[in-house]
Amino acid sequence: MIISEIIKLIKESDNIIILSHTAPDGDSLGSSLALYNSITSIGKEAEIVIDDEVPVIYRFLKSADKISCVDTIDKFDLVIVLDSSEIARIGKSSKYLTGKNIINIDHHISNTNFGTLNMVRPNAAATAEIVYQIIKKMNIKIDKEIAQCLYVGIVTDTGKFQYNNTTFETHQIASELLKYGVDSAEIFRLIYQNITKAKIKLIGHAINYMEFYCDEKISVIVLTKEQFYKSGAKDEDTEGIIDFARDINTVELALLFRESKDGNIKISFRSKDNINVNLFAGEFGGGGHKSAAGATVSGDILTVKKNVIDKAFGLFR
Ligand SMILES: [Mn+2]
Repeated sequence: MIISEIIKLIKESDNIIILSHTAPDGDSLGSSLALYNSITSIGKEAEIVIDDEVPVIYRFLKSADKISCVDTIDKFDLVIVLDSSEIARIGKSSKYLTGKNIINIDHHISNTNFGTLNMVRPNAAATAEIVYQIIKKMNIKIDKEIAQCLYVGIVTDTGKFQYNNTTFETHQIASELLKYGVDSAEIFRLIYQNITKAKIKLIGHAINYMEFYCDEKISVIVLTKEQFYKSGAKDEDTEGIIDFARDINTVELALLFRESKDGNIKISFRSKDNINVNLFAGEFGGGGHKSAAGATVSGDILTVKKNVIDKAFGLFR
């Protein structure tokens, strides 16, 4: 079984580097930190490297302050990549992948199985669910801090247990995490009632200027560099904004286009039940899940937007 092979490899390794995707979110951080806190508790040397800033709302998680940027760390014998569908998703951290064993743990249906060992479970609501199974099988003592990391991964990737990736098992794991001492109300307050004024201003702009196409079945938000500058918002503040566009009663496909710091255009795709945005994002070199996906493309934001919307019309024919 792949899980036994993964555990064997972790046990045989002494210096482990944990990597996950840029634009870190609750699941990439929660699963990375849960794994880090677990393996260091049994005496392993480990590092977490992320090629991006950790959003402020997740900095309460244990060991979040130990996450390092990409630099010259080279003393490691095993690489574990979490919550990342392909190597390009981890940005500059990809330089750590050469010549070492790679464990790839993920739940994106678009995962390219780039690891030496691949545990890819598209039915898992979050990578944190898979990490939970691994550390449980390793008989590692799950304390409140580790449980909090896993709970955050599950809560954020299920949209507070509302999306159809939420299963019997999701609730079962969540309930076990509460037994380990997680205070769910506290977690919800720290993540969802902790928004900056700058983010609210960015949301205001996004809602005011939202566009609609195809009998209001398609909703579109565009966020330019100028709007980030005007509102004082950061890249991480775009998290969740597309939900407002998706949640409109007529909408079946929501699109968000934003200019990122590196000059590329990031596209987010969200759908309800009928449209498979993993496939649609694939047309632009991206992917993800059936009802939530992303892609990064180069070009002028308005040209990119027009091209994607033109193709999106085809989904409704
Ligand atoms: Mn995830």
